[in-house]
Amino acid sequence: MATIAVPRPGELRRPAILEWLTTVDHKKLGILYLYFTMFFFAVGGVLALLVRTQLAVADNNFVDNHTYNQIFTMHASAMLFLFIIPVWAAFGNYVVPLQIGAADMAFPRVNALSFWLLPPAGLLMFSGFLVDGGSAQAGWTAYSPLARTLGTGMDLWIIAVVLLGISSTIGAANFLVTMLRMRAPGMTMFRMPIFCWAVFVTALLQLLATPVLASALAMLYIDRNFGGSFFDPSGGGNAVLWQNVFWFYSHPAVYIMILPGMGIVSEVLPVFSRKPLFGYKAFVFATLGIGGLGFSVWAHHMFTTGAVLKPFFGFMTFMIGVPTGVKIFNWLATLWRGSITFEPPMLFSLGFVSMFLIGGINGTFSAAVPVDFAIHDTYFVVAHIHYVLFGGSVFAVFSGLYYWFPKIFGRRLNDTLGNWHFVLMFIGFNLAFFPMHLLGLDGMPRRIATYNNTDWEFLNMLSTTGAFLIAVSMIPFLMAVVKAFMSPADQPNDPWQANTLEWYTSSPPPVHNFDELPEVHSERPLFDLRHGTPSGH
Ligand code: HAS
Ligand code: CU
Repeated sequence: MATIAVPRPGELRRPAILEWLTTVDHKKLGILYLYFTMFFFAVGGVLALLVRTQLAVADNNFVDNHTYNQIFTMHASAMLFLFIIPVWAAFGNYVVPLQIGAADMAFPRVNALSFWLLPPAGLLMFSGFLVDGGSAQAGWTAYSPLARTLGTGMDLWIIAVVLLGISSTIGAANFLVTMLRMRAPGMTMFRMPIFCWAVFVTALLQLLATPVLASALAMLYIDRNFGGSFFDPSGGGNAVLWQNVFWFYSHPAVYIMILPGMGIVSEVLPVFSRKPLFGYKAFVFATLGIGGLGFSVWAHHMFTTGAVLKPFFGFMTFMIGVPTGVKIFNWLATLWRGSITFEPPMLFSLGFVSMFLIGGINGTFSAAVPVDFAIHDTYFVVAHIHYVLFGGSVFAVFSGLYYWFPKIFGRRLNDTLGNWHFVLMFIGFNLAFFPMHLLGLDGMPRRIATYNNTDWEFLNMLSTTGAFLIAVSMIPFLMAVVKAFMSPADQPNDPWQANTLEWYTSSPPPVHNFDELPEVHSERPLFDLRHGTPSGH
């Protein structure tokens, strides 16, 4: 009788490519998310350089209006929908289960689905460039009635964004259940690392807000393809309705784009100043506060429509600066009298705190209704966007990358190259976006393909130079990545002397994450292990 050799679990070996295509391991999916999103960061970046080349000088005809509208729309759509929002799922996926001491996410297959919705979405959105009439051209905000009238590229964009919405909604449910149900013994909610809390609140926002976007997009699709008139006044609809439903999602979405970044910074600052995070609980409540208030400020994007209750939305928008201010003060208090060292993760986090502060405060300018009437739809808003999203989110992405790279790949990114990356990016960033404040105050409108005011030329040229410098800053970063992958994976479990559980296991961790778990008595279990005393509350 022939015996059938049953392979034991460890022996089932599939070809590597199949392994990546079919994986349900949160770490592999996290890495896939990372590759996908960094790819679109590069694509969005190239589009940005085209935009900046066109705007470098007055009366330029490097690209025509039609092309310009496509590239600025696709730049923002790629950066927001295909880079920033899903990049947090990359970090969330890789880090959250490790930080709470779990073996995986709660629903590994759903997790794989969340990821695999992204590539078709990216393809659909970008295939717009191939169809008649070109890609979407109504900005990332897809304002109607304009968006009702554009060509097929707009439909592709709508379907892509719906797919991305589904991905982020089911991903959010997965994160919530994982953190509610899969924490290690002793890991109470108030001992979860701050990054987990940030992902938690982000997931709540995604779960509550994204379906509204999906409905808005469905309405737009019906308007465009099935004779609907949701957004068409001549058919009994309302054009401002689009703005209401869009911003009801997209204002919370700006916090979806920043909260996990704030979480990363809150992990990095304590580790590199050798102190606990100042005011852990205040931080958690500030995050929840931002999440809650985030639902009551959407109409600050619509002051100039005249169709919203300006005092209410202005007031609420000011209020959201309060919990954010709490965070800024907590970060500063964390640094206060710490023994600070300036490795690349720390540099990028310090960059985040300083640049996000500028972006946040100039957001409060726009919250003042009369001021907003002057700066709405000018380059001032573009400056705000980039100080929060680049100076904030992107700096946090790189902080997180330098910080967790040794954990994810077992290799450390070179410090010297990282320092160069930071310095060039910091200078390039300020050169690119600071002048936009001045241009905006001088009345330069956003979303124009060219301008004929030569007074604006100098500042625009500065800005373009800065944008190219940012591109140059990617060279040392890529060199660091290549260098890391050419060296052996020799990183210890805890190269930074950090505090949270992901540093307890090997770098990279085994498939099942942990061979054993330490007891968790505080929000800094590894600190307790090193010093033998439970700290915190
Ligand atoms: Fe914003 C437009 C207001 C945060 C992203 N924002 C945008 C757009 C994007 C975006 C993408 O009220 C453009 C959308 C488009 O394409 O049309 N934003 C705010 C306010 C905050 C804020 C008040 N935004 C963000 C974050 C983003 C983001 C985070 C992404 C990551 N934003 C606006 C407004 C518009 C806007 C208007 C519409 C403009 C227009 O006309 O179109 C806050 O969350 C920022 C809070 C943070 C701080 C800094 C720390 C706080 C401290 C406490 C003390 C500070 C005080 C304020 C008391 C405030 C330190 C002092 C005030 C002074 C005036 C000195
Ligand atoms: Cu907003």
